[in-house]
Amino acid sequence: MFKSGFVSIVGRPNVGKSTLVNQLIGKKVSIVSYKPQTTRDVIRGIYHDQDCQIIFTDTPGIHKSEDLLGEIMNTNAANVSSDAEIIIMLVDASNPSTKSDKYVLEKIKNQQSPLFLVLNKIDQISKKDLLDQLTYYGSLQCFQEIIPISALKKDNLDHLLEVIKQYLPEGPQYFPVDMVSDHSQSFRIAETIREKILFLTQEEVPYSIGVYCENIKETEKRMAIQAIVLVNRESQKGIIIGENGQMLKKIIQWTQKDLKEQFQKSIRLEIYVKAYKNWRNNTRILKMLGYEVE
Ligand SMILES: Nc1nc2c(ncn2[C@@H]2O[C@H](COP(=O)(O)OP(=O)(O)OP(=O)(O)O)[C@@H](O)[C@H]2O)c(=O)[nH]1
Ligand SMILES: [Mg+2]
Repeated sequence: MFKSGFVSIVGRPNVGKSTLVNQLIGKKVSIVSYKPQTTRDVIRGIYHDQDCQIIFTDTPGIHKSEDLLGEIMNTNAANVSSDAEIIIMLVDASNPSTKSDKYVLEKIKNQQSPLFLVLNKIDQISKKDLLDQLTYYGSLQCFQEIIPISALKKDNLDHLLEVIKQYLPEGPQYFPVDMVSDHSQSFRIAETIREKILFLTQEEVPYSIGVYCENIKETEKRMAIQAIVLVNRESQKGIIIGENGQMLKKIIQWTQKDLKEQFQKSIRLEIYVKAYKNWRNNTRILKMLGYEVE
C-alpha cells in the first residue's frame, strides 16, 4: 500500500524547523541560520521512498509580530497546519522557553490533525534533563506522540519517519520522484542571497533586508543574475555595501559559490542595494516579494 500526505512543522523561531526539513529530505531546500526569523515563507520539502511520499512544510517561526511582514509570516505558519495530515510542533530542548512555546501551542492545538511534539537539539542536553522534559510534555496531554531528536546530528530521524508513516493514509504520489521542493529558481536564488547576508550582518540588518531577482539569463552552462536587496534605511545600504564595496563583494562571491553548486553552472551575480523606508509595512513591496497581501 502506497502512503502519502502533508506534514507541517511549526514552532517558535530558531528551534531548528528548517534544519529538520533539510535533513529529512537530504538536500537543502530551506535556508538555515543561527538567527531567529530566518524563514519567511512556507517552504515544502518532498521526501520519497519506495512505499511513501511525505510533503514536509517548513514554516516561519511563530512570534509576536511588529509589522505587516511579521504578521503575514505568523498567519502563513498557523494556516498551513489546517490541511496537514500531521502537525509537528518542534521545540528546542536546549533552550526551553515555555512562554513562547505555549503561545505556539495555543495557535495550533484546536486543529483536527494528530499533533506530535518533537523535542529537538537533544545533543545539547543531559539524559536527566531529557527525561524531565519528556515527562513535562507528556503531562500536557496534548500530543499523540512525543519524539526526541537531534536534527543537526540526524539522531532518531529514522524513528520519526517510521512513526509519521504509521499515521499517513493510503494516497497517491503527488509529486515526481526527482522533485524535492516546489519553489521557483528565482526564489531559491533570492533565498541564497538572503542567507549569506544573514550570516554576514548583525543586529537589525538581517530583519531589514528583502531580496528578489529582477532578471535571470540562462544558457546551458551559465547563469547571469541581477538581484535587488532592499533595506529599510540609507545607513543600512552602507552596511551591505561596506567599505570600498568589500561587504557586497563578499556576499556576491559566497552566493556565487553556493549557486554554482546548486545549479551546476557558472554564475555571474550582480546585486543592487536600494533603501526603501519601512518596506516591511509596504503592501506594494510585499506583493512584489511574492507575499499574499489583502
Ligand atoms: N545543536 C543543535 N543545533 C541545531 C539543531 N537543529 C538546528 N540547530 C541550529 O539551530 C539554529 C536554527 O536553525 P533553523 O533550522 O534555522 O531554525 P528555524 O526553526 O527554521 O528558525 P526560523 O526560520 O527563524 O523560524 C541553527 O544554527 C541550526 O544549526 C540540533 O539538533 N542541535
Ligand atoms: Mg526556518
